[in-house]
Amino acid sequence: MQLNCGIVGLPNVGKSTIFSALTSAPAESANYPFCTIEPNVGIVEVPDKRLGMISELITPQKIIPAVVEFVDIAGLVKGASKGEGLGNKFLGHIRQVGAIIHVVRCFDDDDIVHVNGVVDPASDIEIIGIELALADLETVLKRQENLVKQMKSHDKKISDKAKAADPILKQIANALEEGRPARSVELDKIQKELISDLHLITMKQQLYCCNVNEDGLDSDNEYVKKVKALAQKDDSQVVVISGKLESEIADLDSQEEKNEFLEAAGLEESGLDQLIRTGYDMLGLNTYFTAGEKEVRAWTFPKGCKAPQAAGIIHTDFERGFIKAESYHCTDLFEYKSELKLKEAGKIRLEGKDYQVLDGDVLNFRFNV
Ligand SMILES: Nc1nc2c(ncn2[C@@H]2O[C@H](COP(=O)(O)OP(=O)(O)OP(=O)(O)O)[C@@H](O)[C@H]2O)c(=O)[nH]1
Ligand SMILES: [Mg+2]
Repeated sequence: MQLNCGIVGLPNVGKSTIFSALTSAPAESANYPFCTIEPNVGIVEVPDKRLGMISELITPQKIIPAVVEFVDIAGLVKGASKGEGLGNKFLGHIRQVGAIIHVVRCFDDDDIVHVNGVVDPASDIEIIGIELALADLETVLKRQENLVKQMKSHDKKISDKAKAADPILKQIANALEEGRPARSVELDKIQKELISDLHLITMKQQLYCCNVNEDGLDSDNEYVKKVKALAQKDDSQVVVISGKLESEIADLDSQEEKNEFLEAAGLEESGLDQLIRTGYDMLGLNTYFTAGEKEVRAWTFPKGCKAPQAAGIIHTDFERGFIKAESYHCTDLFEYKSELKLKEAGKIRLEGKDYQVLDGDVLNFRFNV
């Protein structure tokens, strides 16, 4: 299960500003391209109102949210695959992430250098798309070279696998050569599995994060409209945030102050929260809860997972010795107000090993090892 998102984009578009606000950890952000060289890695709590609502009813000693990791890397420029700018070697830092957040500059500010001299989201997106595709193409070509040897192997297992992978790689190489992402090639589950160890960046789901000025949040500006039109074509999601505003909010000490600030700005939730939740969803993740007097805790599981595997996320013993899961949905708790009342109403179920866990379930595992 991959719990992380990698942030990409041109230099100086606000990647580190957004990363710092996300993680409340200072990452160097400055008005010059290539400010970031070493990758920044940060763990971020996943905002979830249900966790607070459960805790109000159960009143635990500790509350532990789910987390997701973000990786901020150096900016890419046109020609990065040929060594322009800082080159593309640092993309290795995001090969293993589960999903990509592509930050696009959607603000005007003459003081902030744009590497191509003009703010143009469509061209910026195209440049990054091509550079990511070329980086993947390098990986695919290298693998194809190895496959030639493997196809001649006397070990039938190795040669069969290589023969099965070969046509898939050809299709992907064709797409990448045309600047299309690997995810545009239709593959079934088995085919995807055959090439999953390549960790192709353009195979991952991607969302566009439009970085706007603080006054651009109310309505979409022309840049944002362009990004949304492009996203619709390539089936990506879009989140609009103001890196500058978010870093001001992140600097506030208490949640109360943050809420007041948001209200004054006419916002329901911070753009960052939306970004985190969209990223979490894009990674194919859901949340279940464990709730007791000691702690109420959110646990992350892959969508569609069965009860024993969900139990194994807490501890492998829980999966190995899984017997049953006592289970109810958090919305039932919000309605009945206590576990006792849920029990009286017959709302607590005993689920077996085939139970598919739902987002928002509250689970108590019975196991025996
Ligand atoms: N006006 C305005 N400036 C911003 C905004 N977000 C970031 N900036 C400024 O843009 C400059 C670059 O921001 P960074 O976060 O360092 O950009 P980066 O994408 O990480 O850049 P590299 O690491 O060089 O690739 C900084 O001076 C920021 O203060 C914004 O929403 N509005
Ligand atoms: Mg940076």
